[in-house]
Amino acid sequence: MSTKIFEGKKALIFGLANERSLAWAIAQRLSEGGAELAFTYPNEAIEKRMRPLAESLGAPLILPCDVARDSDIESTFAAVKEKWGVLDILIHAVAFANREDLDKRFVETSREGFRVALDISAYSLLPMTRLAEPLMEGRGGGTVLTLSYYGAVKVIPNYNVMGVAKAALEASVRYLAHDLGPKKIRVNAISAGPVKTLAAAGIKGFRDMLAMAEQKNPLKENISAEDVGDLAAFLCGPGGKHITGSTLYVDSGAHIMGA
Ligand code: NAD
Ligand code: 0WE
Repeated sequence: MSTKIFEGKKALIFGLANERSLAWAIAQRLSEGGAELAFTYPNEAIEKRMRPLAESLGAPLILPCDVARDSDIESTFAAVKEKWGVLDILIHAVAFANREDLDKRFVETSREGFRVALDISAYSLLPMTRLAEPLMEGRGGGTVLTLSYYGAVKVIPNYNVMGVAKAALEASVRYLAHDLGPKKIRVNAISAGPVKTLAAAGIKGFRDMLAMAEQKNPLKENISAEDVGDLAAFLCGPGGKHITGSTLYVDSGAHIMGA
């Protein structure tokens, strides 16, 4: 008997940029469990970095997809339907805000900057989930997982419009879980503590933030991308069977702190 919990499972992963990506840690855990993985990339610069990683896990599909474009999302799912005809696991690990909106005061956010952040970081989960639904129905259910951050709930200086986007994302997880529950499709978010990825490296003072987080959280240590991969595997596997609409924290307990 095989002990591989994802044997025969098909997973589609958005948000692999490089070996530091949270999507990479998740992909490795799913792959170790025996899942077959498909990946997307938004542009050629990212493709160049992620393609060797995706290929190293034997990915049969590596597809271009800018999640700001409905047509890209549609062609991605059309390719998955053609290749697999079904889908078990959807990973949404994508976020973007204009750089300037993470530097200035939140009150200065432009209409366009607000639109872009919410479009890419929150709205994109809806068309993905909508297109995953018929593919997961063919399996009698499935699991959708996105990544959030505590800036959705409390003010984290400079997280700004991304905090508002993550609040919309976490609320979307609840409404999607309600919509898709009857089809046995579960929708959840992992709210991760800070990890030095590409998306975090651009943030000024991120190193100081990591050092501070380490002193302030109950466990007195920062998390790693692997911790996110482990929780993702739990949620996507049998342990997650009756968990939906939830935001689970992997943050060394940081979110319980008052002061
Ligand atoms: P990352 O830079 O490795 O991943 C972000 C991904 O978003 C990249 O692969 C990038 O290509 C993709 N992306 C951006 N715009 C896109 C678009 N228009 N179309 C398609 N893809 C697009 O960084 P990460 O930290 O692994 O981020 C993954 C997720 O984890 C994000 O949702 C982020 O908010 C979340 N998160 C990160 C941290 C952290 O501290 N690193 C903490 C909590 C949550
Ligand atoms: O979600 C994120 C980062 C998302 C992100 C990062 C960038 C940097 C480069 C979105 N858009 C951009 N746009 C760019 O041009 N995190 C959870 C990591 C993060 O970002 C912060 C954090 C943490 C943690 C920003 C300020 C304060 C804390």
